[in-house]
Amino acid sequence: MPQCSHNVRIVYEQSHPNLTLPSGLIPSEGARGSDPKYTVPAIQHVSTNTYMMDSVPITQFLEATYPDPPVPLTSELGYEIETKGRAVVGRVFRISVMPRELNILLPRSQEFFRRTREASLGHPLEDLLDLKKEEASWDAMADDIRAVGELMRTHKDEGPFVLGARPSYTDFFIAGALQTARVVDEGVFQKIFKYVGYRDIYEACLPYMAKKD
Ligand SMILES: N[C@@H](CCC(=O)N[C@@H](CS)C(=O)NCC(=O)O)C(=O)O
Repeated sequence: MPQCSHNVRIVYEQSHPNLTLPSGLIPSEGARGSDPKYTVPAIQHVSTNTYMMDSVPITQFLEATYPDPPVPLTSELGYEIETKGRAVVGRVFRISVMPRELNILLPRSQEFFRRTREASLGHPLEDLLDLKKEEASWDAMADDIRAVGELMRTHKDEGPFVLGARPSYTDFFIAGALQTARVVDEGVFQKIFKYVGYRDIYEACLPYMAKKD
């Protein structure tokens, strides 16, 4: 990863009808009848001017292009953590991260974000910011969050990462999710960072997150 950091650009903006998107980025087909979809993450590989969307092809491309050091992309334990993490942490992040995300978006993106998210929620984003209800949701999920954190510690005797001494896709999946929360709201980040497993992996991944431009 560090070796490729000057040659890979992360494309940030989310899909929006009025935005100029990089001409090389091919949208995935939307559901029948809907618009083609642009999603994040998306990258530009500068030296070959290749644009790419979707985590799986992106990671396969990066791994094939920069094989040293090798990063395992799949593992049984990793898959279990990703699936359970999506269900458990994904749920509290939808409550706590999503409504605060508006604060970090450019005005032109705010309109798109509000429209699409409120259509899927069926109510205003601000309805999620009932702090008592939010706290109760985190409390109700605490045991499940902790259990996934324990899974992350399966190989703790060999090292801080999911598979032990070296990072795999799953570690970057976890650290990336936590970093997203941190960029949106430090308080929400702290709510998840206090759990063992999550905290260990986030801290172990910090050297890979040093470049922030
Ligand atoms: N399978 C894709 C999922 C990407 C995805 O759904 N990204 C969401 C944000 S997490 C997105 O960009 N949605 C488009 C939108 O907001 O219109 C991946 O793993 O990269």
